[in-house]
Amino acid sequence: MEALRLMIPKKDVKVLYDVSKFAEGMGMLQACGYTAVPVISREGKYVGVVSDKDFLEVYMKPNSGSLYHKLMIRDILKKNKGKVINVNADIDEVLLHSMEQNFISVVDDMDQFIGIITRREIIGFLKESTPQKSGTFAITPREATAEQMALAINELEKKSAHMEMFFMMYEAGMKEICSRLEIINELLSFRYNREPLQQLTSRLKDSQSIMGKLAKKNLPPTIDAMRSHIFDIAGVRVICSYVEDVYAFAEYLSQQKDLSVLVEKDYIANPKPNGYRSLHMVVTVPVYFLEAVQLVPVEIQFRTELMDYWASLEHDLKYKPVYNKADVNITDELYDISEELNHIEARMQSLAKMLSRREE
Ligand code: 0O2
Repeated sequence: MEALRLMIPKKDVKVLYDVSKFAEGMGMLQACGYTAVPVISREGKYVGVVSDKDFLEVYMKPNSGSLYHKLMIRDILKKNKGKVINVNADIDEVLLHSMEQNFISVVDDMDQFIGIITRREIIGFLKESTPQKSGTFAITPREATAEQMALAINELEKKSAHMEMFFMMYEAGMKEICSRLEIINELLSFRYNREPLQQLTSRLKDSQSIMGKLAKKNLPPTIDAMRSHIFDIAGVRVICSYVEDVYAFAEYLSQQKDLSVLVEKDYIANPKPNGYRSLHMVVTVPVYFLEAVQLVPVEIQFRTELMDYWASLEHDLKYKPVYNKADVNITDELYDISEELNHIEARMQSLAKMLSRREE
């Protein structure tokens, strides 16, 4: 029940309803001076968080003038619902979630929104608490000594340094894989006399999505759970000209002796039912730190430009609030489009082969 002790109750919190009008929401944010507020349904269920950035994004879209009058708050909510915890969460969970967002929404067992915890309450709490041996916190009387306060703050700093090191490890793994792929590209470019790599991008998964994934898998929000169950914290995307190049990159990379392929999913040979095609691999790569070597998992998505074109538009159709998703099953249509793109790719590839044979 730690969360309850730190919580500002619903009656004292500014909230928006999912069915409130866009303009009404923006006016409310302006008037209260907050950069984000929780959104709830008419039935009082927690729905998500809306921030000034969400409003800005709508404004920045071309022709938004005719659009935003029609929008409701639910249309601009992100898929990622923002941090939310159960009222029975323990203080470690509250601390972990508080690293990324100014406030955390609190719900009861029926998902009813009952309040928020802000960083201000957490800091106040830390000042009044002392860490126990296990690293968890216990509330002590207000007259905590300066030494106890220093210990509590030190404990929090240690936790955040630990977290920083954790992400640094994945960042280093990601850089290592990118550099290996760039070298493969240089060698293949030399061999083929053309550039097979069109784009190489990488990203670290943000802690909010990691938490979401852990929650979906019914796992606790701890570093250990992240390390052992989430393999796409470091992600690299390799976009190639032809399908043949995709397999060449994957093959040359996985042949490297110090890499291990943990997972391979070939959605090119076996597309998903919606037509999604890409080759996915999770590899572990050794990363040398000052005194130790660590095997870091990195997820790599290999695909062609047309596969990427399809995947990014499909992602938009799925998640962008401007599209009306009501009662339309687009899976078959998406699959057909993917097939057509596949066909076009095959024709381009055989044309390229024919020409390169002539040149030989
Ligand atoms: P993000 O933000 O892109 O990283 P797992 O990751 O193993 O727990 P899953 O779904 O079995 O979950 O893994 P899979 O099938 O290898 O897919 C992982 C990633 O592939 C997704 O990451 C997407 O990036 C991409 N992907 C998979 N299916 C589709 C699809 O149908 N459409 C599009 N556009 N992308 C897809 P995340 O975790 O969803 O998020």
